[in-house]
Amino acid sequence: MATILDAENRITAAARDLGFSAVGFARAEFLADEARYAALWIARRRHATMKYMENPARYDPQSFLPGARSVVVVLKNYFPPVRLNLRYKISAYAYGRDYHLSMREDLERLGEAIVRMRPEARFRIFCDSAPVADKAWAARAGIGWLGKHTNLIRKGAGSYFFIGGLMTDVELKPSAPATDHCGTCTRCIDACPTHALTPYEIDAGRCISYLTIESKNPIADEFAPLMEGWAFGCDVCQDVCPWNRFSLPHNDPRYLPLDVWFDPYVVEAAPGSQRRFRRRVAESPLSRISLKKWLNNIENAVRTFPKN
Ligand code: B12
Ligand code: SF4
Ligand code: SF4
Repeated sequence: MATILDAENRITAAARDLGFSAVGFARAEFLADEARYAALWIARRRHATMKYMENPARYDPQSFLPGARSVVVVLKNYFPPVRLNLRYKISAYAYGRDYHLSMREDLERLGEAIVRMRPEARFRIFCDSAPVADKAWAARAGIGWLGKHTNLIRKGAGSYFFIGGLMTDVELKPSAPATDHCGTCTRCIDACPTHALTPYEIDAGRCISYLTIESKNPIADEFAPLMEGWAFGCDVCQDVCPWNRFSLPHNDPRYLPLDVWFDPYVVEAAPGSQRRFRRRVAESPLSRISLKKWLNNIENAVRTFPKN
């Protein structure tokens, strides 16, 4: 398929209209370096129980969209205007509507905008929803760099962004790569409560985000005293990062705290039925865990909440 004249600018404009704050383009080629680093990470079992990380297709655009030529990557700001004030801490990404749902809607619209420009174009969207390495594509598309805490940072804007994108068979000009601006800083590594970080690498099984969300088990005795009040995810390595001084609050009502965070049944964690819990947390990222897990998380978080 031939290059569309000025397609990159038109796609960028469409993405900005949809509320995305950064847009970049990458060639849909096999992510050879990233696949190699990931294989080493997996060989050391740093992915803990997340078996889906072992899928090599995550680095191959052709297995996601046969005929893919380009990857369009976008960032969505979720930096909260105000932090929730509860008896435990909730990571900012989880305040509002589950981003998997909201991002899907916006990315579908972005794909439709491309099809309006080029009716025969094919596309397939991704946002933590498919065997795709979201961060690697964002870095390839020059939107930012992968910091020592392993999240994508955008110079002058920080890291409180969701990453999403789409692959398409439209040929698009790749964006210039971004450079690393971590320098000699090690704040994230020093601040991590569970010592999950070494430069540019995470030991996922130690990360509070994994322990409170991804892991199905109760928090192990080794980590329970180290939770520093976190009940769902963790923002420590991002909060201490100097680049997040540039974060600006989002203005998307979908990412404002849902009623669930003011619902005494959920917030006070009254033991009840799983069905009732499910109904109340629907559309919140909290729906990703069971009531049993939530009760265990809260217990540990309240016990370790920093005094003053
Ligand atoms: C698995 C996963 C997790 C795991 C593991 C985290 C991780 N760093 O991989 C856990 C459960 C711990 C987790 C936690 C969080 N997550 Co998460 N997670 C993912 C997921 C599904 C896959 C990430 C992945 O591919 N990891 C695999 C490893 C191999 O990749 P890697 O960290 O990039 O590390 C490799 C490279 O750095 C490479 N490398 C090292 N040096 C070099 C040098 C060169 C030259 C090259 C090429 C490569 C290279 O080797 C490393 C392996 O050691 C993505 C969504 C997706 N589908 O992509 C979201 C995602 C990464 N998560 C996200 C978020 C928001 C979070 C949390 C902030 C949530 C929270 N507040 O609790 C935390 C942050 C914790 C942290 N410090 O990373 C966002 C990140 C947005 C951003 N700005 O970067 C993503 C992208 C979801 C999304 N679409 O928005 N997450
Ligand atoms: S999210 Fe928290 S526990 Fe995980 S690496 Fe960052 S500081 Fe450490
Ligand atoms: S805290 Fe420092 S080392 Fe860590 S990601 Fe931010 S700039 Fe890089």
